[in-house]
Amino acid sequence: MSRARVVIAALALVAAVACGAAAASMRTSGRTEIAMRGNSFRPRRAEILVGDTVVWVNRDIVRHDAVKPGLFDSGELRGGESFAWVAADTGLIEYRCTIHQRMRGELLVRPAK
Ligand SMILES: [Cu+2]
Repeated sequence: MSRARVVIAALALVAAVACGAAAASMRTSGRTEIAMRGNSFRPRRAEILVGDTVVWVNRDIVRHDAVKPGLFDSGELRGGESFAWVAADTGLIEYRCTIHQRMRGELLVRPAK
């Protein structure tokens, strides 16, 4: 192999690795914010991808939490506090605020592309 070919092959490899890294960072940057406002989750239903981060932010004065037993439990969040969780699996997740019986939300987790 000539020197020029070796260089081109090396550049192609670097480009391929760089593209893979870029794709990976784009996937990990998925972030969905869910506000706790007016004693409800907004949006009430969110569609996300595996690997995405969901961030609940309490925009109320009263305390809230976001709980799905076995998956996540934010603990009590005061106004302005937030809780982050990363979706590891696909499926429909119905979660709730344990402080307010009617405060419920859904996450539909789809496979990452
Ligand atoms: Cu609540």
